[in-house]
Amino acid sequence: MADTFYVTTPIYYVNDKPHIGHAYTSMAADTLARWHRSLGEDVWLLTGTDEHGLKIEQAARASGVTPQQHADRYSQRFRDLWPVLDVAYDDFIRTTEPRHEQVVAAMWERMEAAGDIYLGQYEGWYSVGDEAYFTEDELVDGKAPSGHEVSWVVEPSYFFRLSKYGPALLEHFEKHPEFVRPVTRLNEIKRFVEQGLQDISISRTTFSWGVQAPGTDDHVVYVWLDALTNYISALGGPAGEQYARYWPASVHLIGKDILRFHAVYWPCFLMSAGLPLPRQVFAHGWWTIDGQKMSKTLGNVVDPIDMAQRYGADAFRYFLLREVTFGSDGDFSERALRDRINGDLANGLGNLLNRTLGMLKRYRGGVVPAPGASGAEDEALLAAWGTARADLLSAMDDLAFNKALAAIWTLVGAGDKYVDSTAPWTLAKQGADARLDTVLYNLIETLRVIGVWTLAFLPNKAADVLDRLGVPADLRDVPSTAEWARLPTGGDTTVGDPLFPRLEAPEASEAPAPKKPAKQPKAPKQKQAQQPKPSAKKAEAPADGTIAYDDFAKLQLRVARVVTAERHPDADRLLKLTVDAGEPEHRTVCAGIAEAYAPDDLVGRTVVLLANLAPRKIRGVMSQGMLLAAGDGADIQLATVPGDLPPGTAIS
Ligand code: ME8
Repeated sequence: MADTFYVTTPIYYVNDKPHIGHAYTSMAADTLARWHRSLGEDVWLLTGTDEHGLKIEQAARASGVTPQQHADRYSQRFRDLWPVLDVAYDDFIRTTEPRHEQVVAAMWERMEAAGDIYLGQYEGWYSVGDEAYFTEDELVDGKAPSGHEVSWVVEPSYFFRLSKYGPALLEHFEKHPEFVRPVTRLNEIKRFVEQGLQDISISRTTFSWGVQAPGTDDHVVYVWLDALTNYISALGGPAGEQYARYWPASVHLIGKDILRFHAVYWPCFLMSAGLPLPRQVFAHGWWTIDGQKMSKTLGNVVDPIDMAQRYGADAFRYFLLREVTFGSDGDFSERALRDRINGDLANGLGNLLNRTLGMLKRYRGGVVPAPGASGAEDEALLAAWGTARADLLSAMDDLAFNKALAAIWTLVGAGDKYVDSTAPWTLAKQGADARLDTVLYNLIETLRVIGVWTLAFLPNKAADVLDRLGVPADLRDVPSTAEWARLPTGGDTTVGDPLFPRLEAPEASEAPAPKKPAKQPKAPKQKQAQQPKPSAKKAEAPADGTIAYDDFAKLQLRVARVVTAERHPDADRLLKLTVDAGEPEHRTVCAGIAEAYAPDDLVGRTVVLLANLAPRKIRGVMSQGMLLAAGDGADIQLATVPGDLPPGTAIS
C-alpha cells in the first residue's frame, strides 16, 4: 500500500473576500499535495470554510441576511477561487454541514467522558475579531494583540481542563521536535506552555450561531473547538473509513497568527478525546504589500483572482513560493512579481525551452534523436542534475519551497551553460552529427526533468512544457527523474509560443504614446564616422545567432516624417535630418545617405525610425535614433511604409 499524505489548509472565515493570505496557504498546500502525488503517495488535500461564531453572526446581521445565507454566499467565493488558482482539493468541508456538526458533538462527548469539561462562569475579555479570550496581561493598549476591540464578558460557560495537558504536550514536543515548524515557532510555543496553561472556556451562551453543546439547552460550542474539529470531521470522524486511512494528518498548514490554536489547543483536545495528534503544524509568515500591512482601510488588499488574470496563476504561485522562505514574512509587490516573471520564468526556463526546441526543429526536424557517447560537457550537466535532484528532494521534505525552486533553477542554469559550451550551431555547421544528437537529446531530457519537477509549482506551464516535448504520461512523475535518459527517442516536439512572454515595464505598456522623448543616457564617447548600427550585446544574444522574440520586442520602430534635411556640416556621406515621430519635439537624426539622396528630395517623406537607440554624437551632431535603409553607398534606399500612417505609429 502506498504511503498516505494528508495535508490541510485552515478553514477560512466566511466574512471576507479571499485575499493573498488565503491564496498563499492554499497554493502551498496544493503544491505539496501535487508533489507527494507525483511521488506515488496516497494524498488527501482538505480545505473548507469556518462558518460559525459571533463574528459571522454579526457580519450576517450587518448585511441583513441570515447567518446561513451569509455563509453560503461567502463559502461559494472560496469554492470559486480554488479552480482559478489550480488548487485541486479532495474535499471541501463547511462547519455548517451536518457531517461536521455530528463530529463536533462527538468530540465534546469524548472530552466530557474523560472528565475534562466542567461548568463554570467566564469572566474576562473577548475579542470577536479573533474569536479568542484574553487575560488582562495580554491586552495591548486595551485591545487584543491583533488590534481588535475586546469586550468584558461575564457568562456561564463550560471549561476545558487545558491545564491538565501542559506536561503531556511538553513531552510530545520533546519526543517529536518536528511537531511545530519552523523551529522558532516551536520555541515560542514551548515557552508559552512552560509558563503554565490555564483552562479555557469552550462554550458561549450569548449568541446561538454554532453547534449546540451536547446535553445543554443554551450553550454553543466555542468556535475554535468547532473549527479545529474539521480536520477529522471531513474524514468521517474517529469511526470513519477516511479517518482510518488518513489520520493523523501529515501536516496542517496555517498562518503564524493561528499557531496557538493549532499547536496547543488542538493537540490537547485530541489527547483528551484519546485520538492521535497530527504529525506537524507548519506556520507560514505574513505578506506585507509594498512594505505596508495589508488592510482594507489602506485599500491594498491583493485580490488573487486579479493576479491570476493578469499574470497567470502559475506565475503568481511561483512568486509566492520562490520569493521568501516558507515560514518567514515577505513583501509582495507587482514590481517584484514582474521581475521574477521576466527573470526566472521568461529569460530562464522559457528561453531554455525556446532555444532547445528551436534548434531541435532546425537541425533534426523536431524529432528527438538518439544520444551517443558522453563527453566532459555531458558529465557536467549530469552532475548538475544529480545535485539539483538531491537538493530538491530534501528541500521538499522541509517544505522549503524557495530552496526547492532554487535547486530546480540551478539545472536551468546548467542547461544554458551546456548550450553555450557545446555550441550546437557549430556542431551543425561542422556536420558533427553524432555529437549534435547527443547534445540535443541531453537538452530535451534536461527540460523533461525540469518540467516534471515544476509540475507541482507551475501546474499549467509545466504540463505545457512536457506536452511540447512529447513526454508520455508515465514519464511525468518525480521517480521517473531519478534516472537519466528515460525519454524515448523518435518522438515529435512542438516549438510553440513563448512559454512566459516578457512583461514590459507598466509605465511603457500602459502609456498611450510617449509625450516627450525619454531622458536619454549620455552618449558613449567614441569616434564614429558612420551611422551607428544596433549591436546586439554579446551576453544577451543566444549563442546560436538567433534572437529571442523578447529581444526583438525591445526595438521601438516608428513611422516618422522628414521635416528638414541638410548636409552634415562635417561629413560628406551624412545628411542631418529632423523628423517628426509623433512627439511634441522633432528629433535630429544623422543618416549615411548623402550619396543617394539630395536633401530636398527627402522633406515630407515617410521613413522608419528606430526610436529607442541610445543617442550618439556623430561628428559633432547628436543623433537621436536611426533610420532604416537597405543597400549602401549610392544605391541606398530608405525603408518606408505604404499609405498615410501618422508619425509615431508603432511598427511591430
Ligand atoms: O483564521 N499574509 O480564518 P481566516 C499571509 N477560520 N497570510 C495571511 C495574511 C497575510 N497578510 N492575512 C491572513 C481563520 N493570512 C480561521 C482558521 S482553522 C481551523 C480556522 C492567513 O479566514 C492567516 O494566517 O482569518 C490565516 O491562516 C488565513 O490567512 C486567514 O484565515
